[in-house]
Amino acid sequence: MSSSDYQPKPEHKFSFGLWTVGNRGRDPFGEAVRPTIPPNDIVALLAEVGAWGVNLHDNDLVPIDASPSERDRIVREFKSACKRHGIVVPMATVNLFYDPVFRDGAFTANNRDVRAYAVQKTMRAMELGAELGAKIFVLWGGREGTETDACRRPDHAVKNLRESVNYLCEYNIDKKYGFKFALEAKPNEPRGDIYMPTTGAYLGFITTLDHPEMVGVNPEVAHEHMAGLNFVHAVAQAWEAGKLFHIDLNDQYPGRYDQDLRFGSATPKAMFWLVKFLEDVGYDGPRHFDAHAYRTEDVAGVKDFARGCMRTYLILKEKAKRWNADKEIREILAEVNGSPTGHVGKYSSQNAKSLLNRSFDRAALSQKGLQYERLDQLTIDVLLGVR
Ligand code: GLT
Ligand code: MN
Ligand code: MN
Repeated sequence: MSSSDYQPKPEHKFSFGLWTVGNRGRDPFGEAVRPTIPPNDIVALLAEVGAWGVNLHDNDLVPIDASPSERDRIVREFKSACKRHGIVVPMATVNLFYDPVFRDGAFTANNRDVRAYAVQKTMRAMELGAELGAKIFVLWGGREGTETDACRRPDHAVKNLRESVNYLCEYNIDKKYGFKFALEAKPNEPRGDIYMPTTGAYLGFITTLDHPEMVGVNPEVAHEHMAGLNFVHAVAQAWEAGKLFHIDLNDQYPGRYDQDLRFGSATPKAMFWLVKFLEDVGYDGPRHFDAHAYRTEDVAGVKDFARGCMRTYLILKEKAKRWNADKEIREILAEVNGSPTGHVGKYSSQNAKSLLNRSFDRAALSQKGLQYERLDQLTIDVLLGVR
């Protein structure tokens, strides 16, 4: 593959949210710097840069106070824009964080009417997503958290979250929408602390639901990196549990606010392991870029940003192929990781007895170096293009 081949194609399943390329560069310290791009024009922009899909919150497309007939007209026109530009809608979600009604959270707010309204709003967003053909429904509980834990018992928040997700699963069955729910964790921002701060926390929560098979996770690079965690490990755990229903790709320096940087722009080595993992295991879901252009950019810069996300993914994919095929890398791996899984098999009292009777030569087992320095340098050589 030569650099001219890093062209996005539909089979790569690259998607962007309306809120990502549509981000106007507003932050807590400054006004918007870019014009609003109407949703149908965002679809055109995405087609122009070579994306496959567009994702949306209900209110990215339909204003929260739209009348039913306005809603229907907007949806009709959006559908025809998608069709015209050959863009699909793989994922839909619901905005449970922007409106002041959610200042204390949505599914976990203290006011039970707010909690019920959040469920109702999500049901309507599911209807919208289904109409647009989405099969994945993301739930990101941005406001589900606290600044002070004086406000409620945190286990009650977990119970209310469970009641909501259980209800929505039943609605999904009732309406035959066929959605898979993907729960997205984040440690903080906009709340001081958000419940379910990591992908791992959600993986634990999912097993307590009435329909765990219908619910998985949507890990985001930035969110695990904010917590100083290894994103690939979180993704791998989700994958191994059969729960990687969606993924939010971007980048993030640890210990900062949620930066949502262009994919691979901050931690390219970590993102190399991520792309290698997704490609090695054959993840075939959308590669969704949940990021936005620097505030310095105009609309042309937004296109540079979007093209950059996809280009970097494809470069890293090509590097992963090269890494997997590298003779020296393969030799080292065969030596140090020749039997990657399995060691005691399934328990029986018989094999437990023989395991207990086995003698291990600890000295011999620990004598040899593992060549990980060499392995890592070979990785760096591959990544920096000298190998
Ligand atoms: C918001 C958030 C993202 C979530 C989106 C889905 S909205 O931009 O920062 O991480 O994925 O609700
Ligand atoms: Mn996200
Ligand atoms: Mn983010």
